[in-house]
Amino acid sequence: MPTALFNAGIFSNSTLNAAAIAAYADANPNVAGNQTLGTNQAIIFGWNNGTYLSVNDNLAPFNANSDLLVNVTFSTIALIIFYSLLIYCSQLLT
Ligand SMILES: [Ca+2]
Repeated sequence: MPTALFNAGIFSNSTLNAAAIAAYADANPNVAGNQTLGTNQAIIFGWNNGTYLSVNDNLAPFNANSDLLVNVTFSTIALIIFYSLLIYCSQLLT
């Protein structure tokens, strides 16, 4: 289970893989500098008008073959419910 969840913002990279790598490199755009996504942490980011959820495995860099990456693009209401559930689940882990 992820130990933390970050919203990395929206990326305009040419590929989803490149966007995921960029999101992993700076998981928290609200803090100056780069906050690399840690192992076993989760991230939400936007790319190409979609919203994606990725969960890092126990190796820090993004690897499309081993890290979870799912398209979670829903309606706004569904996203609010989804985010609320993720926050609730992450609080259960602490
Ligand atoms: Ca990884």
